[in-house]
Amino acid sequence: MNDPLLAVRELAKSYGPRRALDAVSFTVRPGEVLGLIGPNGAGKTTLFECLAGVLPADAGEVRGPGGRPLPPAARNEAMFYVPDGIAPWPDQPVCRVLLFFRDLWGAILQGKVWHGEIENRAKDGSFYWVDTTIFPFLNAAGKPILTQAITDSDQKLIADALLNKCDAKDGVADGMISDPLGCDFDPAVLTCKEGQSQSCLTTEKVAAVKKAIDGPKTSGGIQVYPGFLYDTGITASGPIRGILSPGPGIFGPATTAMEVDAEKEALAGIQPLVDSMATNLTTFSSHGGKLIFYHGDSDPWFSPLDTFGYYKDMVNANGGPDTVSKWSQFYFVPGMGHCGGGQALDQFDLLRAMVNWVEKGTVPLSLTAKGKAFPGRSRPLCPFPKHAQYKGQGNIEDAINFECR
Ligand SMILES: [Ca+2]
Repeated sequence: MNDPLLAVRELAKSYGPRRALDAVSFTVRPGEVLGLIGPNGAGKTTLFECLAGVLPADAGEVRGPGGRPLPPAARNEAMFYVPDGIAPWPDQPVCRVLLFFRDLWGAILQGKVWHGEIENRAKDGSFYWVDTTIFPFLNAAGKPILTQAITDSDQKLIADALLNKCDAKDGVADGMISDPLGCDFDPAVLTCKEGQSQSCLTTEKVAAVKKAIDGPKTSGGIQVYPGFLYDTGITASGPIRGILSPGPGIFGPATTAMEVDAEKEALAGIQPLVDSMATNLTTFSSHGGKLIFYHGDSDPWFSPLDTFGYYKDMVNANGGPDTVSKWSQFYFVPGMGHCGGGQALDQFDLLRAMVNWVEKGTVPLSLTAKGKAFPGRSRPLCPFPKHAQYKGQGNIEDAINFECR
């Protein structure tokens, strides 16, 4: 076993005209101790931060055990970087500090209990050791309880902030976000300020919300599946729960056991057999075929951005929006979950629109949508890139006072 644990090649980093790292290369083998020595400003911290993926390097390559390439996003699996400025124990050996963080994070990531001693600083400045147990919420089987990750009050906080940010953009605060792509909500606005513990989210929870909405990625940072939309159904309860509402659904409890990298590989293996992503529809369209897509903005199973991503690719491959709009449309359905339901107007007649289009050549300009979530309400359902916008006057429950804009 003489393969390097770490191999760095030609790492470079500049701050403006100032070059901090100039093609730095080195290897570290098992059992080897490597010291980096230099005066302040020599680039030691920059080197470590580029290595750890904290700071983007301009050029160069980092490889881990077995010569495996380590892109920045994957480096925290292979390396642990603790800057001396935040060392919690000034009188402890480096090794002890590193092992503490490794074990603590390892335990938390796996939903395990961590037990050990933590050094505290007393008011008089002296240090003393405290026997400490840190544990995530666990069930009887020792598994993390996902329903307690984002609590009911957290969910309400997020839902309220989301509506506050995006509901009125369509002209009326009516509990529906009509233009999902125009909603620029960022849960970071809910981050607890110093000393605040109520009506806010910890940085960890903000990160978890973003991670869930951003969709799954491999350890190397490659997007495996599109993210989701910030829409009113993200905290929905019921048999099909919203993306931020963990708990038992109709397929049983949620799982954290997904090996995304492995799944991605497995999917690539069967792709030629099940590929449904072909975008060349010229034969279909030239024969007069019409194709209408619709997807619930709050579908937590298949992301609306997945269907929409296909639609965009298909449009690009078939002559662009003007050409394709003559035979294909895409509808975002605000608030709707998987195929129906949610705080949505999920009743609309796409079949009639299709028949009129095919048989009479009438291009659908908008559909009328109703739904039991909002009794007495109607809205136009608009083909992308338009959405329903309130005209500014008239009964807000009546579709006639809205337009596709
Ligand atoms: Ca609205």
